[in-house]
Amino acid sequence: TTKSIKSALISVFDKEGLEPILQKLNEYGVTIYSTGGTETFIKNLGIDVVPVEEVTSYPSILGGRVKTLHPKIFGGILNRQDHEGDVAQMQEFNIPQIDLVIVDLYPFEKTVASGADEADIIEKIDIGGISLIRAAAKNFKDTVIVASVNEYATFLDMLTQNNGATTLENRKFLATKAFHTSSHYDSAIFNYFNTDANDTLKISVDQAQVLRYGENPHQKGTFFGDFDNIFTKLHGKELSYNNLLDVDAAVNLMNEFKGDNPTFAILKHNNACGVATRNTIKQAYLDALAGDPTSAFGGVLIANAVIDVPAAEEINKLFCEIVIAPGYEDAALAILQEKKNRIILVQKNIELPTTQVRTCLNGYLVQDKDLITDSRDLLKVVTEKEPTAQEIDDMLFASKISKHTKSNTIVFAKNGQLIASGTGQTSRVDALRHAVDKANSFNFDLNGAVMASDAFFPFPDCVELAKNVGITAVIQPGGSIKDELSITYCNENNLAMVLTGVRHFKH
Ligand code: 93A
Repeated sequence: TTKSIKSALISVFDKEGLEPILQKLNEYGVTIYSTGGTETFIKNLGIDVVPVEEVTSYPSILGGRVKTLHPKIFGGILNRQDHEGDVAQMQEFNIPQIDLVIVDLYPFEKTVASGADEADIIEKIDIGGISLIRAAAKNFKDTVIVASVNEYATFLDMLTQNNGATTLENRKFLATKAFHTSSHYDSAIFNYFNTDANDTLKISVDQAQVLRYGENPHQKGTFFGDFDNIFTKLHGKELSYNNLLDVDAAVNLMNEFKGDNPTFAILKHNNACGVATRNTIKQAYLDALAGDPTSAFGGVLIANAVIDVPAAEEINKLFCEIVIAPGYEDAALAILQEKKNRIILVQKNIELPTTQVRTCLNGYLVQDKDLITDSRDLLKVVTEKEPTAQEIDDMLFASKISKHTKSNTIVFAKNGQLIASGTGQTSRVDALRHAVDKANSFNFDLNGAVMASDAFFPFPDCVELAKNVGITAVIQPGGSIKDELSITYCNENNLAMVLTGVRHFKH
C-alpha cells in the first residue's frame, strides 16, 4: 500500500510555499502537469513541467473557467489501479496516470471579505480545483491529495520519510483534510448565497469547539459557533457547556434593556435571580444582588453599561463565574481579574442570529426567536383602575424578565428591581406561590409591587393570591376563555391589570 509518486498535477492559486515541494518532486524525478499561472511559476524555477493543455489537447477556455475539467485529467486521478477495466480503459484512451494532486483553491472567502462586487465573487467560485480535490480524495487508495497550503509541511514530511512515496494511511489522512477543505469552501459559498433569515444554518462544522464536557462530566460536548465574534475574553478559565448556556441567556435578557438606564442582571441556570435598573451601575448591581443573594453565588453577571471601579469593588466580593459588560474601566478590570478563574467578557456590539434550534426526537426544531419586547403601545388596560406611571414602568420591567425565564413563570418587581420570581413550574399558581415564598424569605414587602406572567391566567386564583400578598398591578398576555373572571376579581379588589396580547412561553 506504499506507493511512490511518479506524476503530479499542480494547480495552485497562491504559489507561496510551493517551491520546496517542487524541488523535492523534481529530485524524485516526478513528471509534473500544471495549469497556466502555476505552470509559468514552475518553469521559472527551472523545473520541467507539462501544460495540461498538452494532455487534454484543449486550450484553457471561457476565460479559465474550463482548464482542468477533462476526462483525461479526471481519468488519470480517478482510475483504480487494481481494477482490470480501469487499467484497460486508461490504455484505450491514452490517459496519463496522475499519482499526486496539489491544489490551492480560488480565494472565495477572501474575495467576499474584501467587499468585491458580485461578479468578482462569483468568478472566485472554484469549479475545477474543487473537483480535482474531491476526485483525488475519493481515490485515496491510489492518489495523493494536498488540498491546502496548510498540508504542505505534513506532505513534505511524508515524502521524506517514505523516500518519495506515501502510505495508505498518509493518503487517507490527507483525503480527510481535503474533504474538510472542500466542505469548508462549499459552506462559505452557501453562506454567501444564503441571505435567508434562517441564518442558523450558517453555522459550519469547522467552527466546532470541543468543550471539556457537556452538561455533566460523563457527557461529551461541542460548541458550534464563533464565540470570539461576539465576545472578547479578557480573563479567566475556559467556558464550559453550562457557562455557554448561561451566557446565551444573559445576553438575550440584557438585550431587552439596551439603551435603558444602567441595568444589572444576575443569572443562575439560565434564569434571572436578580435584576435592577438604577442611576449607577454599582447601585444596579447591589440591588440586583439584593433580589436573591443566595442564588447569586456562582452566578453569571451581566451589565448594560461599562463597569467602573465602585461597581467592580462590590462585584469582587461575590463568587461569580462570569462577568459580561460592554466594557470595563482599566482599574475596574484590574480588580475583577484578582480572581484567577473568573471569566471576564466584553460583549461586542454584534446582532445575534434570530433563529433558534434544538434537537427533537430524531431531528431538530427551528423557530424564530421571541423578539417582541413588551412596550407601552402594546398595553391595554382592562380594569377600572388605571396603573400608575411607576406601575407601568415596573410591569414592563417585570414582563421583560418573565419573557426570559423558564415557563411557567411569575415575576414580581418594584421600583425597577426584581423582587422574586417563580420559575419553570408545572402550574402557574405554583410559580406564583414560589415567588411569594422567595420574596418572603428575603423579607421583601410586596405592597405596591407588580406581577408579570409569561402566559394567561387560566383561573382567577393567581390574581386572588397576588392581591392577598399586596400586588397592585398585573401584566399578562390575556387570551384565556376565563380572562373575564380574573378581570372581575381585579375590579372588585382595586387591582390594575393590563393585557399585552403577546405570550412569552419559554420551554
Ligand atoms: O475556473 S476553474 O474552476 N476551472 C478549472 O478547470 C480549474 N482548474 C483548476 N478553476 C480551475 N482551477 C484553479 O485554478 C485551481 O483551483 C487554482 O486555484 C487555480 C490555478 O490557476 P493557475 O495555475 O492558472 O494560476
